[in-house]
Amino acid sequence: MPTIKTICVMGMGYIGLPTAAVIANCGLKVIGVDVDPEVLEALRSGDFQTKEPGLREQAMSALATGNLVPRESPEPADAFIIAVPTPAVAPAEEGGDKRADLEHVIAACEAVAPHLRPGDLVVLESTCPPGTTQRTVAPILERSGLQAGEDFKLAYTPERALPGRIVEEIIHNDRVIGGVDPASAEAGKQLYSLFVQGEILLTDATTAEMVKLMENTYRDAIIAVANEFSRLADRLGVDVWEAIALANRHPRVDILRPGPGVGGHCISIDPWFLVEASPDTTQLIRTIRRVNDGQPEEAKRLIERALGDLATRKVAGLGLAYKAGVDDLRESPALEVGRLLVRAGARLRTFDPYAAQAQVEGAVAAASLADSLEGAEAVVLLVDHPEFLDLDPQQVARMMPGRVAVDLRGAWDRERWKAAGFKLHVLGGGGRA
Ligand code: SAJ
Repeated sequence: MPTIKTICVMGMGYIGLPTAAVIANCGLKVIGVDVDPEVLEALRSGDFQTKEPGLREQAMSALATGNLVPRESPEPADAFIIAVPTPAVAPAEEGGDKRADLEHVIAACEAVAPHLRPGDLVVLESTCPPGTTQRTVAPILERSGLQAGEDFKLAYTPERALPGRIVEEIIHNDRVIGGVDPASAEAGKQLYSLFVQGEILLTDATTAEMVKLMENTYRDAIIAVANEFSRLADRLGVDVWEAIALANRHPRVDILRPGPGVGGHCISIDPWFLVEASPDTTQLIRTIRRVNDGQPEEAKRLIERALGDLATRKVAGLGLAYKAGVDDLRESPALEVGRLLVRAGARLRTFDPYAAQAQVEGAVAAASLADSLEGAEAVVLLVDHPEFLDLDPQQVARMMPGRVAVDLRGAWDRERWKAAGFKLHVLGGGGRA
């Protein structure tokens, strides 16, 4: 394969932008394509905010050198990376299975096809049901008159970077690259070797797609086990946090943390792509999803046990992001708990220092911690942001009249909250306030 000099990255989102910036900072010419004019304008003016460590620096440096050029549509290039979202379509009926929405992947392929030249490489990074590269992407690109594998190279590589560590992990994680044929996988390796410092492992495209879905399904499963243990512990009057800490002293056991649910654009969605691929052999995966999706309701019940009838009760909700340390609200269980509280009639004031604009419909988005606690009868820890872990309960007690605290993350020091006069209710705490 000829040397890659120009790369077109389709999608300037969570993965596309950091990938484009890192490659541009290796000295290659990168065309960063997005269909959203606001995204392009933010890149052109340098006026974009992100809490992702290192991303702003990478992007600004790539833009300043002129190596990263934002564009509304693709241009001819030696390689194309497709990193557009693949949302899940909500099921038609309540409790049904979700499916992958490939609309953006299809649109990106249709946009790339007219620019494909013999010898080019196309790599799909978007998370997709197994078989998408072969069955959906290849035929669209072949409308160019070129054959995948023969005239141009086509590969799939899953992004595996953890939000909050995306830039670091894009560079240092091992990479799985699957080609529609071995030469396509090799071409993918040539491209990603430019910036990946982890090991690059080659396979076929469908295996690579499956690997990504298996990783996130596995994590969903082990969180579901923790969540089910916490329900069990509450029923049995056992403190799940103590039980988990003790069980984890076993050399081959590592139980994760229960919580108000599993959010984010990845783990809460990807397992459905496996169910979609084979609905009759994936009963366990479907159940895992239902357990984790049921956690916001569990959280609401705990708050109800702590406060009684929620109608007109004043509640402060701390955190709305899908997990600690990020501003990402996608599929956030904290938002869902907030919705359930509002629906039950609670007067909710939320505060998230990472996502200041975030709002639950029917609730107040407070501008500060003090503002959220004003008049509160109960304070609920929804997200274990570091700022909330360090809270001094004595100080909280001075800012709110109520003395009820609910910890949905098993993160607050019980003795300290008790000493400050609070009755602390902990998810999975077995009712031992
Ligand atoms: N969570 C718990 N308990 C835990 C750990 C997490 O309730 O013990 C919750 C979090 O609060 C959050 C959700 O699970 O709501 C997911 O958070 P996460 O940190 O487990 O994962 P993500 O979604 O931020 O990133 C995952 C990662 N995948 C795996 O760890 C297998 C990341 O490497 C992937 O790149 C990313 O999905 C992705 O893009 O697919």
